[in-house]
Amino acid sequence: MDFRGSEQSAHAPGHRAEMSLPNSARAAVKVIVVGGFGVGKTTLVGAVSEIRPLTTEESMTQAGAEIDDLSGIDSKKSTTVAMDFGRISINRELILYVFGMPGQERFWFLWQGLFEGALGAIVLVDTRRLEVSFDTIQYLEDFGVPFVVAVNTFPDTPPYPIQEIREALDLPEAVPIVPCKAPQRNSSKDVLLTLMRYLQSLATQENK
Ligand SMILES: Nc1nc2c(ncn2[C@@H]2O[C@H](COP(=O)(O)OP(=O)(O)OP(=O)(O)O)[C@@H](O)[C@H]2O)c(=O)[nH]1
Ligand SMILES: [Mg+2]
Repeated sequence: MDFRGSEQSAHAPGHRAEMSLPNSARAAVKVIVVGGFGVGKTTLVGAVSEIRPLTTEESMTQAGAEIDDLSGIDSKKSTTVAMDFGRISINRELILYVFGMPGQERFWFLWQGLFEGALGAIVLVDTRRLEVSFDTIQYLEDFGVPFVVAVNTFPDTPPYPIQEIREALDLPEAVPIVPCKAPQRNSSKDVLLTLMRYLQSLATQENK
């Protein structure tokens, strides 16, 4: 998938220089960031993006109080209603377009379109509320989108051995599970690199 065409309009007067792709760019790939409500998807996309991320955050209102489970994330004031979008250059040639999905089930009707053309996914999980990401993993498996799991570490997250998380999520050994601090650029970038390496290993296996 190549988005460069869609960015040519960025050369119109007034566009921000940061939106332009470097001339050295050879491949652009779409990846998605999924996971349950409030696990840190918007935070991760914002941390890695080298352009100002597009977000579709709406304030959480009293109307959602009965539906949105804020336990563990009670400082959360807004939620993604459509998607997050960011861009990161992995190297001079490879550009990733990163789409964060809404975590709340009532917006999942948008997912199918956002899955289109995605090469792979990051499933972000919060070990205090692992169950909120179960359905997203099922969704990816049903769609056949390869994924890695990133365990977002909040300040009060108790440490769990990776093997325990793997068993709780019922994931095969081959699926990488890595710890992550979503607000930290390097940590979130490492997760993307893990995904890229995993996709490469799957492609190599297929070509054997
Ligand atoms: N301390 C800390 N706070 C975090 C971390 N990741 C996310 N947060 C906070 O947790 C809350 C939820 O993060 P979001 O990035 O909005 O989560 P989300 O998955 O995009 O949420 P939805 O789009 O509503 O599903 C926000 O208040 C973030 O600032 C983290 O690693 N450490
Ligand atoms: Mg969000």
